Parts: sequence; C-alpha cells; structure tokens
Amino acid sequence: MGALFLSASAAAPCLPGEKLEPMPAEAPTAPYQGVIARYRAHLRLPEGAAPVTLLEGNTPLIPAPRLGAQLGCELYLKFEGLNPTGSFKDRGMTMAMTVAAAQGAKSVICASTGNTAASAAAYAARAGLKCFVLIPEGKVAAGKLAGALAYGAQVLQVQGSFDDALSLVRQLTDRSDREAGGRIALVNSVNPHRVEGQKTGAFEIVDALGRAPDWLCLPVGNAGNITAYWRGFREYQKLGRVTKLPRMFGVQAAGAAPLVLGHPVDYPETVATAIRIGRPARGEEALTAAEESGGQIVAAPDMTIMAMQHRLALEGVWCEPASAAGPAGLLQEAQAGRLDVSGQTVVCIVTGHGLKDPDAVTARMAPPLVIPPNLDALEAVVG
Ligand code: AN7
Repeated sequence: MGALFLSASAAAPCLPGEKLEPMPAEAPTAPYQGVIARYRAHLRLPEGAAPVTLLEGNTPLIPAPRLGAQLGCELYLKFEGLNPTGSFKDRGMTMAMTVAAAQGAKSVICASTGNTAASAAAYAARAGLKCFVLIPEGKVAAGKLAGALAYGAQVLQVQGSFDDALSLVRQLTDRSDREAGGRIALVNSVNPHRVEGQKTGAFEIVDALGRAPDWLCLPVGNAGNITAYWRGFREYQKLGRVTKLPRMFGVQAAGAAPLVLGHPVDYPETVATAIRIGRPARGEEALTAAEESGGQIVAAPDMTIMAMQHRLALEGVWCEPASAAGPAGLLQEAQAGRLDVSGQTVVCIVTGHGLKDPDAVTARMAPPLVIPPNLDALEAVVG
C-alpha cells in the first residue's frame, strides 16, 4: 500500500538532453480510489455498501525543515487541505455518506463551523442526497460557506454558536430516528462512521514513515479528529504495524479551550473559527487520548496562531488559522521549556487549506501597492 504513496513522488524530472524512458505499457499500480477502497479491511462498513467517494485521502507528508530546525526535530506537515473539499473532513464524510446511502437515507444534516458543511454538501451531492447544514450566523469563513452553497446544500444560519447548532440537529435526528425511521442521517462527527473514516489519516502516516511518529500534533475543536487518529494508531499497533505509539498533542484556541480549562465555554471566541467550539462532543475521548498516550492538550492565543499561519505559509504551506493552532501550540510549549521534541519525529496534521479563509490573511495585511502601468514605476519598486 505504501508503494502507491511513494511512487507518486519518485518520478524524477527529465533533464534537457536526457532520453525519455518509454512509458510502461500498463500503469505500475492500480489508480487510487479513495480511503474506503484502500483501507476497507480496517473499516466497519455494511457489507456490499458502494463507496461514495471523491478520491479523498492519500495526502502528502511535507517536510518542514526550517520550523523543524527551530524545534530540533524532524517535522512533517500532513497537508489535509489537499483533500477534495479542502479539509480532513472528507475522510470521514466518504464513510458517513456511504453508510447513509446504503441504509436508504433520503437526506443528511449537520451542524458545522464550515468544513463539515462543505464536505457534507459535496458528498451528499455525489450520493444524490439532500443536504441541510446549520452554521453559526456570521462566523463561518468565506470559502466554506461558498463551498456548501456551490455543492447545493440548503444552508441555515443559526442565531447562536456551533454548539447551539449541534444541539439542534441532534434533537431533530433523535426525533426522526424515533418517528420517521431515520430518513434523515446526522453526519456530524458524533456519527461513528465519521471517526472510522478519519482514522485512515493515522494509517497513511504509518504506511509512509514505516512507523508512527513520536508526536502527533493537531488542532482540537469538537475532538473527533484526535479521537480518530488515536484509534487508528492503536488499531495498527494491534495488527503489529507499529510497535511504539505516538504521543497525542492537541491544541485548542485560548478563547475556546474547554478541554484545557476543564469546563464548557458558553461564548467561545477565536479567529480560528473552525475550532470556535465550547462543548466538544468527543471531549472525554480527547482527554483520554492525550492521557493514554502520554501527551497533552494545550491552548494557544490567536496572535500565536496567526503568527504560525504566516510562518507555515513561508514554508510553502498555506493553511487556515485553525490548522496553524497545532504547530503554534507545539512551538509555544517548546519555547517555554515545557516540551522537548529534540531529536524526535513530529507530524502536524494541517487540517484545512488557507483558501478556505482568505479574509484571515487579507484583513490583516496592507492592500497590495498600486502602481501606474509604466516601467519607471515598476523599477522604482523592484530595483
Ligand atoms: C480546519 O467543520 O467542527 O476536533 O464543523 O475545520 O475533529 O472538531 C471543524 C473542525 C480542526 C477541529 N481544523 O477538528 C466543523 C468542525 C479544522 C476544522 C478542526 C476543524 P475536530
């Protein structure tokens, strides 16, 4: 399986004058078909369910040598922003939508800070299901809202937080399960199939590195992803694919850090709107993952998160603010002397693409210089 991942990057560019090797008559590996096809043996799915897929997963582990050098570690960014809808949510959504379709659901619904909404909308479109998404009014990044609309979901803005929206959809689907035979499927990460799909990220890391990293660092909002990764690593350990498990390092935004504070946050606030969540549905599981793995969950302030977003972009990886929270927390703890990752292998899950939230950059930068259309003006700037 790992060969598929490596072969994509193994092709060397052809130099001028160099002879081109003739193409092999047949492709050396079968075309990639998404995380269900690749990991079906490890996923709990109804037998015979036809995958609803957009070929999610198979994302690259990009080395980040400059930030790694500062931390004294071997640092990789698993760029989940390269999934079909621009975030890690697609790994779980292929599973949730496959099961919903197999079970005869007619529509799906979720609450979302944005990425789940865009992903649910795309996979529902693919499956031919109607999709409703509830988002906190005015608190969803432009690229996510546009995505949900583009894929044809019915978007509802709730006058409240993500937590209020999640509570609403849970009540609705509980009632539909009781009274209407579950015709409307809940596809938030409280849906067990979502976590099943998201654990494939852990499998890919082990398949690529040949072992688990020493630390796995990721942002924590509703806490589905940290739960999924921990499960994935543990399942691979049971199968003998890894001997040593990684420590899980979760990071919340300081203004939305219920797991660090030890109590729910009624009015979460952060520039990282994806993780603006005060009552994480899988909070207990996140705390268990951190504890069992010898890891930790910390909080990083917005300023630190935004500085890290900028920093990662200068290594060529532009992510949305929430995704920068992971490495921001890592660097913050290392610099404070509370964490030592020197000589270790660290993988940061870069959960969403920067294109999701362009305003996070443009609102903070001076607008680009305007020049008249003449060479003197250009030379005055470029030198
Ligand atoms: C980019 O889309 O909760 O801890 O509704 O979009 O598994 O919730 C998004 C969460 C991290 C946190 N990074 O993951 C939603 C939603 C990005 C995210 C998280 C989210 P979880």
